[in-house]
Amino acid sequence: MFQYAIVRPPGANFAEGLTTVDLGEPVYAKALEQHLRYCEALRQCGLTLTELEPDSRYPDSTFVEDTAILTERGAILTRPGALSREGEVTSIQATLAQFYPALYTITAPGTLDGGDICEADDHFFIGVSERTNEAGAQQLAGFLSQVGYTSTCVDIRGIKDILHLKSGIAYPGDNRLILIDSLADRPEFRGYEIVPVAPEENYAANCVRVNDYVLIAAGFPKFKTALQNLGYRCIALDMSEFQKMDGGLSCLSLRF
Ligand code: CIR
Repeated sequence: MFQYAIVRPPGANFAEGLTTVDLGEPVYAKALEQHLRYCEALRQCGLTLTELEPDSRYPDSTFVEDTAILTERGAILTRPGALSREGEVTSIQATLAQFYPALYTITAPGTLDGGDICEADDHFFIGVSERTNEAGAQQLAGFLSQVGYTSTCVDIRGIKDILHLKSGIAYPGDNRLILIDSLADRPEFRGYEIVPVAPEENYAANCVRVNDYVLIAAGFPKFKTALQNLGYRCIALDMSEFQKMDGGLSCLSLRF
């Protein structure tokens, strides 16, 4: 069960952030509205929110998930793989310290983005990507094992259309993994019941189980039906403006 979430609304220069997709420029007013709905949904799931001020020094700083890995047994600050995002960690550190008195950190030459980390109960999948390097993945694996978790590295550098591991995978609980086709056959995921995502709905794979609900991106009917048929209660959220900046639904919050 999660109790808290940390979020940061996008700043006015949100459109100046990094993106690899060609979906047009995000409309700021719309992004704010979508963020508001996202926060409402987290509250509906029973979470108490800490809402940080927008930080225009870092246009991507609304994607707070990338700055830390929060677990029941401790927290670790990341070292984002994109240089323009490095300062986001310092910007959120004091807030995290209120909840986690001992904060570990990924150090150079390691880099790691929270979007590459998928927690599945007591096991963690660590994506090695354009953002998370092997040194960063090893540091996190070491930290996790010290606190009694297991982990597996998943190299996604050969997979073209996903920025982070969690762009293509989610753990909704119940020993199930939601996976896009290009990850579905990977040996790392054997032993889980796979919930496939239709290729034209790949963006929906980045969803998040929060207590009694699964938050999903709106506009992906096959995926929504599949989850509902498995008995999940879904809240669909319009994510269009964040998708334009390569952002998934999970990356807008840190949940713990
Ligand atoms: C970036 O490229 O870093 C941001 N524009 C998007 C980050 C999305 N984060 C995530 O999916 N965890």
